[in-house]
Amino acid sequence: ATPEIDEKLKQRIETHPCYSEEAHHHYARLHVAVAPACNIQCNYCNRKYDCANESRPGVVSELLTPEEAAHKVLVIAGKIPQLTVLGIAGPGDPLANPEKTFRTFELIAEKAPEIKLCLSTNGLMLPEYIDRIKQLNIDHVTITINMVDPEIGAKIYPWVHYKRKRYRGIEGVKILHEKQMEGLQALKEADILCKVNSVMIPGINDEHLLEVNKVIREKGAFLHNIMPLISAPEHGTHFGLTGQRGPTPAELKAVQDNCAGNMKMMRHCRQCRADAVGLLGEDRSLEFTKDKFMEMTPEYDP
Ligand code: CLF
Ligand code: SF4
Repeated sequence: ATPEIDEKLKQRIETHPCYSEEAHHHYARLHVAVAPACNIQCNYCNRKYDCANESRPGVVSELLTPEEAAHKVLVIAGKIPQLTVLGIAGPGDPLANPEKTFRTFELIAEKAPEIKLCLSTNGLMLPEYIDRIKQLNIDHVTITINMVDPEIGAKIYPWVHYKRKRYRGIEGVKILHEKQMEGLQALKEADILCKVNSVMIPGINDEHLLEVNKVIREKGAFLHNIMPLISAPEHGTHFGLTGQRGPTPAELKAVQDNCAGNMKMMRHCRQCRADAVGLLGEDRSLEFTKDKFMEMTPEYDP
């Protein structure tokens, strides 16, 4: 790579609070919860709450229309000058709600073009929408990849809904796996910085995550974020009800360390709400609930 390319890449990373450990002390992100539907079922999810691919289970975010979301972004951009990134990460899967998700991105690209756009998805519809993602200049995409072996995936995903049809068991998992791999490839070709999130589920994919790490690295992912399963019976998830436990901090660290020789690992993830606001460590979402921010006038003036 030429020094000029390195410099550009550095800039793209250094202002994103999730992609750079250093950046998360100085730069803020904002999530808008515009995407309620989901197209797969994860055994660690309860749809009453935010998408557990990114967030802590048990959190309920306030759903917004794209217009309300754009208003919120402009209000907050005026109040939090460190805001560099706008992410859509739920409460369902953003690409299972393409109209709402892309309309929101469009409005923000138009009104606040210097804010970077970020998208988090389970990957099922990623190949389908890669052109829209490129057109909108979305610079950062996260795919949640918990397995590269459908036999293991069958213990995590009971069904997948793809193009108006529901596929149960391994048949559905194979589609999900194929689309995730195609999605990774497409992001690489489009030079979009791809982070992979993996939920570590002891006894199910813990030993397998090294293999996941190897595959995603080969396919050009930039950063790997292994997150602990958070499973409590009161969340009413399948795993919560069967008593599946999450990893201990030591178990999580051991797997992260094992992968760290191979690629950059993210270790400062806060498992954010779908409507998170502010620096990663100081979520200010409750200052900007819908009835509050709709009363505020955007002070933002590009
Ligand atoms: Fe949001 Fe995710 Fe973009 Fe970050 S969060 S859509 S990549 S701007 Fe970050 Fe939050 Fe962890 Fe996600 S700390 S849950 S990794
Ligand atoms: Fe739940 Fe997210 Fe999985 Fe969909 S992708 S089932 S919202 S955890």
